[in-house]
Amino acid sequence: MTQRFSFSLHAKDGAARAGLISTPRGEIRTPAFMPVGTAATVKAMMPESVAATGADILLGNTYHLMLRPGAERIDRLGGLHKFMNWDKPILTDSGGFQVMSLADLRKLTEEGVAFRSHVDGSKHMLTPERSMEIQRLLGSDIVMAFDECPALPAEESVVAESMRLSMRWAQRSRDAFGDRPGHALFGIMQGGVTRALREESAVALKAIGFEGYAVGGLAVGEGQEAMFGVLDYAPGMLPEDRPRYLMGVGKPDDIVGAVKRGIDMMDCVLPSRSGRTGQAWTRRGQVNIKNARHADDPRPLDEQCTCPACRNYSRAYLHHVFRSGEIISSMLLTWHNLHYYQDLMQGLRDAISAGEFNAFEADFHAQRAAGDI
Ligand code: PRF
Ligand code: ZN
Repeated sequence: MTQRFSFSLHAKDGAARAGLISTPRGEIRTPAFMPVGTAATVKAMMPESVAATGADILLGNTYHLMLRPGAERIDRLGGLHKFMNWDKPILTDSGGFQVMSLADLRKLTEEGVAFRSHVDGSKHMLTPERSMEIQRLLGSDIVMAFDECPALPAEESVVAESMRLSMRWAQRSRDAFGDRPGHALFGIMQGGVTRALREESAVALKAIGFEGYAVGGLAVGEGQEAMFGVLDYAPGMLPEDRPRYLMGVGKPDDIVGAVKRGIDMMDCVLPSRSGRTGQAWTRRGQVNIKNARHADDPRPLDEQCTCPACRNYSRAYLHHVFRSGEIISSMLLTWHNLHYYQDLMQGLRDAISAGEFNAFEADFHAQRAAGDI
């Protein structure tokens, strides 16, 4: 492995940043949006199509892959990149967050979390050490530290104890990760919506030292205003020269607001999941393709979009295939949504590089305010 993991900042506009992450598997232009490929697939998309939307990196999940098909099996088959036919970078989440939201009969201790699989009821244990091992077996390029994320609202004392446990797990993650040139380990800040806890978490993570830093524990029920309240100060508590990743966010306006506040990377199931339920995200806002008003509409979903769904199909067709339960409906709407998200990221990167973030943001909101046509 000749090339190491690195991050360079190219432009700043207010708190917003544009930069480049370099890895042996390729470069990631930031601000970056990572499509979610939970079960070794971005649902309804071929990997080459995901790349065609402009994605530089995918997110995979420790929790799902350890249960099915198993990390050791993926390792024997040559790693996750080969297994799923995606040769660009992959970031994997560490599993704790998914255990808490998906698994049965969870038991949290200092050691880690014991749980039963939501797939077949089998018993498992995840610890910082096992999470690092699984993410190594998968061949993940960006490994996330093992953490715990309480749902909000929660008692401040509960959030504080949980954050301190996550910081002890962050140290154990760092120790277990070892020396792996070309691969990065990101720490995860917790602390809910309490500034002093966020500061304590940032200080702890910086003392350990990571290749990148995530802001965890947001978009878990606190609402956009409270999330932006935390993002007004949290990114500034993290090292300027390392990528900052906001986990599990979000809607297009969440993304614009997060980038404005200094976030470099994001992931969310929203564009892919809503593509399968007939929801399209466009410059003019959300379009529900099931709506009867589209049945005779010969226009594309989004006149300005260059994706295959918008270049080659009418709203009437997309409405028809959705109503008929045809598989192509999920394929086309997911493609469009991911393409729209990547267009948004390119627009943000260009605006930051040109020093025109504020004008871009104003135009983004004005187009949405004009509404669907
Ligand atoms: N921690 C981890 N994964 C996450 C989160 C977190 O706090 C969130 C919170 N939005 C989403 N995914 N490890
Ligand atoms: Zn489109």
